[in-house]
Amino acid sequence: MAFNIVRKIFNDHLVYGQVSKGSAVGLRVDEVYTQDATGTMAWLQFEAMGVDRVKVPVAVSYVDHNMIQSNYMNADDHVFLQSVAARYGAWFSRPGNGICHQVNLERFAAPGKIVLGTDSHTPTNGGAGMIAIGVGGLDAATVMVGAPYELTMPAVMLVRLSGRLQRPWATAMDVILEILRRLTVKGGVGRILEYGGEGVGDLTVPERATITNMGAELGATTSIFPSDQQTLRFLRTQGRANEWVALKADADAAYDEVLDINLDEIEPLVAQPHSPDNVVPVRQLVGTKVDQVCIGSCTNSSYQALATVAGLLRGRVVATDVNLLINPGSKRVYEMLARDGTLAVMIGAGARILESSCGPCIGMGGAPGSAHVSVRSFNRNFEGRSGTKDANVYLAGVVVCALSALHGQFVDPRDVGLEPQSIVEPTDMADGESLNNMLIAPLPADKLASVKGVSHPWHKEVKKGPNIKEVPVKAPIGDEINSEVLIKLGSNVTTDDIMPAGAKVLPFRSNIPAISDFVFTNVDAGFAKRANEAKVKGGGIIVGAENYGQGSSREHAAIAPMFLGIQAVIAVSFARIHRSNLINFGILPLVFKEPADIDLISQGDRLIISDIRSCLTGDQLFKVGEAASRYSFTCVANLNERETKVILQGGLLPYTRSLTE
Ligand code: MIC
Ligand code: SF4
Repeated sequence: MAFNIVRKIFNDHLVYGQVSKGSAVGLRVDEVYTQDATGTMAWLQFEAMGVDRVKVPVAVSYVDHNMIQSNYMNADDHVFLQSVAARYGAWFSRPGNGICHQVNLERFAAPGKIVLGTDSHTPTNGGAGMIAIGVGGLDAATVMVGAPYELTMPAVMLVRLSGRLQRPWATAMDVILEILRRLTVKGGVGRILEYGGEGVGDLTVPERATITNMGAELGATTSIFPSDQQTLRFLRTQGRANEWVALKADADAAYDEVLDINLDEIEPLVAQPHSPDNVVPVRQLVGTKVDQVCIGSCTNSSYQALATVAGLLRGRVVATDVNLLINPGSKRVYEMLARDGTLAVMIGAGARILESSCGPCIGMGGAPGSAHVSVRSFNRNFEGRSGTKDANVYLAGVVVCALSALHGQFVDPRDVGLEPQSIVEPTDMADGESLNNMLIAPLPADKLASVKGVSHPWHKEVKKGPNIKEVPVKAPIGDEINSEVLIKLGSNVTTDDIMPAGAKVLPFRSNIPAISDFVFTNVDAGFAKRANEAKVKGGGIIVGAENYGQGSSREHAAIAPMFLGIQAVIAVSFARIHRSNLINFGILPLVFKEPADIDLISQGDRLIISDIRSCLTGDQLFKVGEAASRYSFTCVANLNERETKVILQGGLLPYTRSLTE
């Protein structure tokens, strides 16, 4: 039989189920990684499961998000993560080593393998031929204690590339922006995008990783490229040529859908505020004043991307009324830029060089001024995410970003007579790595036991600062929900809307009672207060339209509402990771049988959902009635067997514990 790449990797890792669209499949996982903002919860949950050591071949704990240390909280979390990694056998990537996805691509990504990460942009690793899926912390924790990873087999879409990118002005970012323009932020839901066609060979691994990174913005489960000579070249520069295997689809492999993209026709594009799919050609924006430019993030911070930027900045200076901020993606990239003088070019041009971390992308510093226009080589421009509510954030490739910084306004790269650049990437990016300890390997289990008294105390004792609180657990679901609709929302509500990030809120990621005060704070400042009042009167219900919970993997967007007494979310449709997170924390995700029924509901209505337990184990159709019988409608849960059990038990933590008792 002829197989596509996705099918090949799934077959190789199958523990149970059928690799056919819509079926539940259990997969063996080769690697799990966490980042600090989601990782503290994931590791607390791992600890609560009572296992002595991680049970996946590779686990890595990164620190890259919560880097501003304006008080003890973030620093304490970093120590907790380092100690928990040492204690349970995970690698630890120290603060300063870089953004998890960029570092993972350099250090661990390997074609044909499966990695889970507690961050929605984990698919960045798909650029190196890996199945890389973003998950909530609790899903990651259950896999680290030895469970297979279960998901509903998505449809596989072939994205058939032809032609060649018109460099220097067209970039990989423009390819994914074009796909976002065509498919929108919900176009990838329930799908894996497998790239193929003769255009693939034109793209380097860092370019491919830009494309797979932003597959997350389509809502796709993941995106993957074949493994070929480009992959080998990349792995060789990272000192890991031995991990290369060739990987391509069989000649007659079948796909559920096909999307054709001609690289010859890709022009420079920009996503306008406030959604990554609000895409227009840069030509339409030429002349619009720009106040800030940010280059970096897990989308565009490879050596290749930043050397391209430096090539454009060389011998020029940033416009006097523009701030240019640059975050190299990893310590390795940073060091190479410094060694070959590229960094000096950027500094000389007037760029503000930040540390290797997420930085402005998640509002950890670098917030724009009031009503400022910020152009970013990042992946998300949701309203308020930058830290400035009225900022206008645009997303663009590094070429448009660098030129905008120089000219103080949007520029079409085709208008400024760009010369083709030849980027000479260092052939050995791993050079010098032995001289540093930014990525700490776990001690083998037998050594851990034998070094008592010699090893660092972190190998025996996990360190928890005062801001690290226990993970709350919900009681098993009852037979009736009789709760108030606390908020009614439109389509494409993001997890940034539900649970904002930014320098002020992120330090509370390890403290659910404290962070729950911020739920929906940017959308409706009175929400947490109303929810707390409703908590003693049967709790609350959230109503959303299409693609509810798009964006990040942060399970705080489920745990904090759960802590505030939310019993159910009723929506027209859900984003994948958020739906799983709701289930993992015992919140019932219901879908309207008739989408138009959403119009019946108003905020403040009281809804009654009865016979919950029997409906869950039966046909999963729920009759929802307004308390004064003014209207009723039908919802469906669409939970598979395992998800049903999880909801019945009050969440994945009690469910997993029940399996080991
Ligand atoms: C994001 O880009 O929104 C984040 C911050 O990386 C999140 C994870 C988080 O909220 O900690 C993500 O993409 O999953
Ligand atoms: Fe970090 Fe931004 Fe990437 Fe999220 S999208 S991992 S915040 S760089």
